[in-house]
Amino acid sequence: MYPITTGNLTTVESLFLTETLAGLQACPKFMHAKYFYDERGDYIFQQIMEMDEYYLTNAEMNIFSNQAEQIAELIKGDTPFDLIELGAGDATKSIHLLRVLGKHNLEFSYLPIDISAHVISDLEDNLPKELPELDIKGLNGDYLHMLQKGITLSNRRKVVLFMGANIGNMDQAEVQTFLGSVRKLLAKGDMLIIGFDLKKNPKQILAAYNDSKGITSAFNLNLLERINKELGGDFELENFEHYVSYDPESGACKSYLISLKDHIVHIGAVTIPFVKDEYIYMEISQKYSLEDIERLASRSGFQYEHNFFDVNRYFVDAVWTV
Ligand code: AVJ
Repeated sequence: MYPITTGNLTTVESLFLTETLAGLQACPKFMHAKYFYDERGDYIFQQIMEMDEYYLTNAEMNIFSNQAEQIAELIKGDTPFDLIELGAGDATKSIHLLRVLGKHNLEFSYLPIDISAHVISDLEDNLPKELPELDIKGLNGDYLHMLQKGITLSNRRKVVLFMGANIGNMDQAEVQTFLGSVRKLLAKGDMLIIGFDLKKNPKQILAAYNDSKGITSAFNLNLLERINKELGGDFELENFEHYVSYDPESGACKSYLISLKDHIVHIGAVTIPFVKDEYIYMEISQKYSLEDIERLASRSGFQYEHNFFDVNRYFVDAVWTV
């Protein structure tokens, strides 16, 4: 086992401040979904994944618990490889795949990448208990920076895992740029396994992001609390209300915090005025059709290899090759 590779804390902290201020001084105001995941954010997201309405986790779990053998079959090849996972979280889904790959005695290292330092240290502590043979090296930081870093660690073939519909947090332009960058970092023979939430009944999607217990609302409001704690903000959470919209045409599911009155927020010495009914755009959770996904693959220079669906066809893990 290697030590954790941690991004420079000062840089991470100051980026949080710069990007937060830029978002709140923009018109309309917005925040970055990647900052949801402080320790409490990680905890609330765990609760989201456990709630009945949030079908995504069960759907992808269904794919990985029933079809890990078939996924491993596509990965295995004849040469050693690095399995790099973007946004690994607690790896409860990917562990099924790791187990199967281990069982087949394949030579590979597992490089989980996560924006949350706490998630990476938990993985490095806990995964070896379940999979003692696993060669694991966690990377804490942004997807692309850490992917670039992970790729240079060896000249083995790369298999990149990007599960959980994490790609849904990017809008159309960001997705194209991101996949283009991933493609550029990869070489012939490399593979990308990528999870998409599929377009479906709008009511089901709205329920997943506007749950009856208010867990998703707490998840959004936690970012305001994080700004208060880490950046010297004075947000009063009761001045904001969680709102979600889903557009079945574009597949964009967007969440907002709506200001309930005219008021002023401070972040350090900076003043941020809010008017009643103004929104902060918090997050996009983009939904896809199979045609959307195919188009994305070919536009970003990948070849479609296989689609793995859950029993309900709510979700797809697509396998693309270079
Ligand atoms: C972690 C980005 C996949 O968009 O479904 C869940 C985050 N936000 N509920 C998603 C989230 C609100 C989640 N992803």
